[in-house]
Amino acid sequence: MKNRIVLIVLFCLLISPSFAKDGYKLWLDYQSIENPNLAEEAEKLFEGIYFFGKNSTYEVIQKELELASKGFLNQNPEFKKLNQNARLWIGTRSELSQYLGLDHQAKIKALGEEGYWRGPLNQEGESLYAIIGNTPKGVLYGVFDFLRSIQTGTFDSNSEKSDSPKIKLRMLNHWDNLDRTVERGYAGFSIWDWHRLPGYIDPRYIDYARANASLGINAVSLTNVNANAWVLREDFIEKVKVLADLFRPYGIQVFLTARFSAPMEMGNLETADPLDTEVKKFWKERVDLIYKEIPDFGGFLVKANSEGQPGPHEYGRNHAEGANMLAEALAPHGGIVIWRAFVYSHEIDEDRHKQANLEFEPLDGKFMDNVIIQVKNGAIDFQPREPFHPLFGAVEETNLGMEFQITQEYLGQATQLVYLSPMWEEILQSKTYRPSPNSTVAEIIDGSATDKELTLMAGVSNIGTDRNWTGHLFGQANWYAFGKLAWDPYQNSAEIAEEWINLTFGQNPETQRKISTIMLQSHEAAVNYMTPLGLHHLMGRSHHYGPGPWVEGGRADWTSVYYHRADSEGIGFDRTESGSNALGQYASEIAYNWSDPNQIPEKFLLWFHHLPWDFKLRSGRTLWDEIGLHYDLGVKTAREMKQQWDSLHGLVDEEQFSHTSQLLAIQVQEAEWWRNACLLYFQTFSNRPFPDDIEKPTGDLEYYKSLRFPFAPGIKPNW
Ligand code: GCW
Repeated sequence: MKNRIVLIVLFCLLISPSFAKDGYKLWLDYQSIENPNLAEEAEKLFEGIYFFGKNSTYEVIQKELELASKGFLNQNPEFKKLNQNARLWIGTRSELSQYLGLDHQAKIKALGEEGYWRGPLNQEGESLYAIIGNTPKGVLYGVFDFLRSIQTGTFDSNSEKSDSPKIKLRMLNHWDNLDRTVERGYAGFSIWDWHRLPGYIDPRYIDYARANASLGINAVSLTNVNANAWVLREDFIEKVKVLADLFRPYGIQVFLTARFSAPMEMGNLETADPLDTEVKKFWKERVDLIYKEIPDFGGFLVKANSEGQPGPHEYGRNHAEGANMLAEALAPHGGIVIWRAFVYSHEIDEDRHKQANLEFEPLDGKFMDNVIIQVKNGAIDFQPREPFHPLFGAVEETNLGMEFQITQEYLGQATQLVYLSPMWEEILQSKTYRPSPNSTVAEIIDGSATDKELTLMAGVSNIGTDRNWTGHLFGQANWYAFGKLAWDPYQNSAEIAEEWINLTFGQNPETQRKISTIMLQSHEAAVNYMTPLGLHHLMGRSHHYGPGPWVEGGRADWTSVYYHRADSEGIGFDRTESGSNALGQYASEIAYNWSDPNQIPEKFLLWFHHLPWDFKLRSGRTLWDEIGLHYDLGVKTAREMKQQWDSLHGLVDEEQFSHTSQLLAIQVQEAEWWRNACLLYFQTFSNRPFPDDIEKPTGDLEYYKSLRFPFAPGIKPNW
């Protein structure tokens, strides 16, 4: 009997899936190749790899090929000499020049510093496969793309591919504090273990660098923009140096956030005035010290005069004077200043929407060449949907970079599946009409419309110590999509999703189709159940988790009530000429069209207009009814997403299945919570019945109002 039990237990262990996926490997989970022809082709290549040179980047490529070969083929790769039947050639254009015709060389050269070419090469009748860049970094990107093509089953040894990034700096911004809490982070603590650095190297640092390099992310800012001056101290620089040394072979440059008042906090000066000689000297010395340790240090990311952060305004100086002072210290080393345009003060004397343009437009032409202004995608703050920021197109002589938020501060945090790529794509494809009539945000960001060379796309990271890195498994898709769009801002969200699904869940067509449907409708669903028709900032105060449209707060501050302006007559923020005229900051084509509530895209309606509850929309229904319908649709889509996912039981890994299924159940509840709270609250103004064809909101408004989340992750408890 006892033996039988042992046998049964053993049998169960054998048949249970022994490779449960906990998400740690991200999209670099090199699974064994199913297609026998592809396996055979891959085997030939992995059995004869030749590197045309030696350097630290080739060493990391070698390690990646080892991992991949073990995963794909369950065997070690073989690194050969050139004359020993090497079939996979890896090197730079100049290393391989004697094997490449002039045309071929010219073609590769045109791909620039980070581009690559991969494809078949014929050498004396032998057919080989080569991965070539102009620099080892380009080679690295080519190798990752080659491995991805094997993973997705699309590799073809007879066809060639070349690619190069369209944006110079493709960067993650960590809002990580030195005590390892992460502002607006929902995936555990900071992965930077400052306490044990510089002595201890967490293997995560390497896996982090691999993941970024595989997407072409080439820069990271390690620390919160609400900055702590301590990171500029010698002992911290020693820790930062370790990370910079680890990331360098992966082509990743390190940046830090600089606290503007550091000269006072660390240098014992009485001022941080950017025009003061001692202050300038302080920064120059600090910068020189950093470059001694980290010769390729990227520079500083700065949040100044915003939300209580110190800045040049305290001394009667403007953003250009502040930024240029730092830029001067960095310029001799090739460093840059990334200065944020997210500025607003706590006094409400202007529509916050207008503040960045008011402060930055007059400074056009005054910033040094090594300064770039990093602009959030919209003028308020990473809302579920915003129109593009009016600074894009408003200045001609200033370098402008994009800041997207990957971490889902306003988009369901770590409980909701919201694929953000369609939202980013919508922004990037927006027509700005400036500098030329056909310009888009993407063309400003990549410099093609402005002839700028210093270009940037930054994403506020969603990474933490959670085993799967991002808290929600589908948060990985947002990290992935960000990297892809930063490389090429013209890519299509559906294709990016397809690729990520393929890498994460495998190649079963049914699985792929269902997951793609879920992902592609998830953003619109969230907009519908949170802030439809241009409503914004209805989230609970400070934690931004869940609905709080009623929050008035005790002090003169920015509240939900300020943004939605609901009253017995109607709802919405008048930003036309009769209101704040924030619309006037856009190109005249936009200002003209959007001033008319019958012309403006309805998704932005209440962003720019205060309208009566009975205003007729294009559907012929009233505004009140349409608001109800949108919330209702949001909830229904969330339920469909959950059903669709649950039908994948048995088709995806059990751990991935249960993780996502549980979170989708929470998401459905949260969608209902949003719908109930917002509709019940707005009804107290509209005094109208809900439309017949929607599911009526349930629950008690007072109860929803009483909910408090003092310990929501990502914020300091607000006592
Ligand atoms: O979205 C808001 C966040 C703050 C953040 C700020 C910013 C880092 O609520 O937590 O601070 O934006 O972007 O500076």
